[in-house]
Amino acid sequence: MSVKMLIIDDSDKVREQIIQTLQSVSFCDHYLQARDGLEGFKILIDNPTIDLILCDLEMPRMDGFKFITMVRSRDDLKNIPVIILTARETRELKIKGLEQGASDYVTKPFDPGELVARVKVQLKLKLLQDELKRSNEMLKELSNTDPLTQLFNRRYMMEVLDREIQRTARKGSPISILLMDIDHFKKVNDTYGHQLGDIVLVNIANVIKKHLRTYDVAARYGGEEFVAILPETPLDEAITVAERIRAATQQSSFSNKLQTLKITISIGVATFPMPGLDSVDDLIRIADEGLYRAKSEGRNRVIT
Ligand code: GH3
Ligand code: MG
Ligand code: MG
Ligand code: MG
Ligand code: MG
Repeated sequence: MSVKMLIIDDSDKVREQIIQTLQSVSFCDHYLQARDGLEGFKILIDNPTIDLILCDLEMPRMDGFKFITMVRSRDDLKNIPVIILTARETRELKIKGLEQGASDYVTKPFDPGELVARVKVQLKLKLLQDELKRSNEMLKELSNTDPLTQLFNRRYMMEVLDREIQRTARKGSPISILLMDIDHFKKVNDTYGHQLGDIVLVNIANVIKKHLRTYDVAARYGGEEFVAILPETPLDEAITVAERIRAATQQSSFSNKLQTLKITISIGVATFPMPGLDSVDDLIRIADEGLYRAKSEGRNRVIT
């Protein structure tokens, strides 16, 4: 993994000494340099993946205090450690720097061993923090995903639907959902076994995904029930998508090494806004009513 550092000081000599010292222990691959806070901040905006900043306090145009305040005020930058370089042993300046959000300080002229040690500690913390952030993102993705089909799960789908309905209410553009249920799926399990049943679920999930646009959301709603959220989509377009999914399911065959079987799917469609419909629950209820009628009228069909 490559480590990137930004060194901000108005003295060319100080920057050079710092880089020379750090290069001698070589735990950084990439040094960026700036002569004042403003230049440093511009470099930082262009390189938000910088791992550590060493920053002088007294500089022309923008001093170290102002620089730190600006870094800490931005969500994308505020976790980057900043070590301040103070020219004098002034207690007040160190305290002020730390209060503004500095992670540590080094006094100039610096002791090379101390500089290396302090940089090492801050880098270690930053790398740990990055790792934690990655783990959190992975965990979040896992908690939104259905493990069998890799579609989103019901919980996340409801979250998205809530958000999308609010957006739709604001913008006035329509949103549609498809509620899909595999026909006679119990029979598939009973006849061919649960394992082939699972394969069918994965295949149907892929059929659904294939027929959606990138900003549509497909989720496994329950055992053999799926939901597709289609933002910015009026009823007639939603019916077209549903019909394509229905036809593609009917046309595909599912097989393991021994058997091949035909599967069909029933789909209920609902659109928001619609008179008498003002919540996520209403929208799902309307789609569910469509699905119920699709089943009772013979399955393998789309009903709104
Ligand atoms: P209908 O056409 O009315 O929908 O009939 P159906 O048999 O599909 O409906 P029902 O709701 O009675 O049965 C759903 C079945 O789905 C029952 C359950 O065993 C099966 N099922 C639910 N989750 C899973 C799963 O994760 N894997 C497998 N293989 N089967 C599942
Ligand atoms: Mg200076
Ligand atoms: Mg069902
Ligand atoms: Mg079913
Ligand atoms: Mg049923």
